[in-house]
Amino acid sequence: MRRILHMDMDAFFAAVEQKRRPELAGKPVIVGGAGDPTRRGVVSTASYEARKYGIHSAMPLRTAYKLCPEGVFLAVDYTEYSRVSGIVKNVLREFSPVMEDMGIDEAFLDISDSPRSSENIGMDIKQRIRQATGLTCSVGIAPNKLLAKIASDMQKPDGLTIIVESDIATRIWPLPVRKLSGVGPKTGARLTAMGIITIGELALQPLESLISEFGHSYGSYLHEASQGIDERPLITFWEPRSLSRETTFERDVSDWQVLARTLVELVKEVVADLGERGYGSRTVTVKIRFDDFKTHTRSLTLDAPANTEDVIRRAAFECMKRVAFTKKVRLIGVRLSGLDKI
Ligand code: TTP
Ligand code: MG
Repeated sequence: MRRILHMDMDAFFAAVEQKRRPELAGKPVIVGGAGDPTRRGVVSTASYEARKYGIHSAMPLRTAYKLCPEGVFLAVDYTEYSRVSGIVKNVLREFSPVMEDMGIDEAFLDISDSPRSSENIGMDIKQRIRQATGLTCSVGIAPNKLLAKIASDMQKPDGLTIIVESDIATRIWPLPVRKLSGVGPKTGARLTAMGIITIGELALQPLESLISEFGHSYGSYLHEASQGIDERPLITFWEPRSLSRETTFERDVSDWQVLARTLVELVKEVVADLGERGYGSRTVTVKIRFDDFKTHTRSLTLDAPANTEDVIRRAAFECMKRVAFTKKVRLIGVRLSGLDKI
């Protein structure tokens, strides 16, 4: 029997901010955009205190401000969150070499081969992460990735949830279908229209009817997922094909100095990502979207993969020079591709 652990940090960006600024502990903290709720931008995440006001990820900052004007609004600081993320992933790697990195604040770990109990490993990981970062996470342990991810979400924040096969009927089937990975708002709505609200109700559907409604591949997936079946292996090595950063201006910009400064900032962030993953990039692309939404990209391929800010900034400016700035700019972005370990 496999034992897969899923770890997800609690209110990650907000928790990092509260940790480095202790005076924010216990306060409604909202991280998003430039941290100014009177300007364009969305909430990246909100502390649990702020969530009580109905604030959630992807909500416009302005809406969040209306819900909680006394909230502390902060700018996104990817450099710091990536640094903390790296520490967390290193702790996880100490427990098993088989890890699938799922993004800035989550990962799967295969602990099948450990002689220790699941509970013991789960508690130990949570304690080690807390020691190393001062932050809490939620952990789920189950026979596969699908169930482990559901489990980590069941007792957030600071949760540890262990699901075994015999729990599927009692603890998984009562949950709404949207808890299954791969079931988004569209499928959720279609299932609701068919009278299927819970995972258990989905499990009762004959395979043929799901296939006729959703096609062979997705219909079969839904059928298996509802039974708690998921054979997917962990993908332990993920080669990013490109890394990018872009920003939409609050007001459309015609000042070249502002564009240049923004480009320098974006290069700095994307180069930090690159260095952290141990990659160099051969191709630098700059994207400019004008106020009429026409979008131009210019690329430059280097002789050898580069990972220094200096080289990449120069390449990005070369690209910029080849765009005719006849209109105001709405968005500017930088992408690094042709990535290689260096
Ligand atoms: P999540 O793990 O989805 O959220 P979270 O860690 O803030 O809160 P939870 O305790 O519910 O896990 O996402 C991790 C980080 O990714 C989050 O802190 C900020 C970022 N993020 C965005 O920038 N935009 C989004 O829409 C979401 C969902 C997350
Ligand atoms: Mg999280």
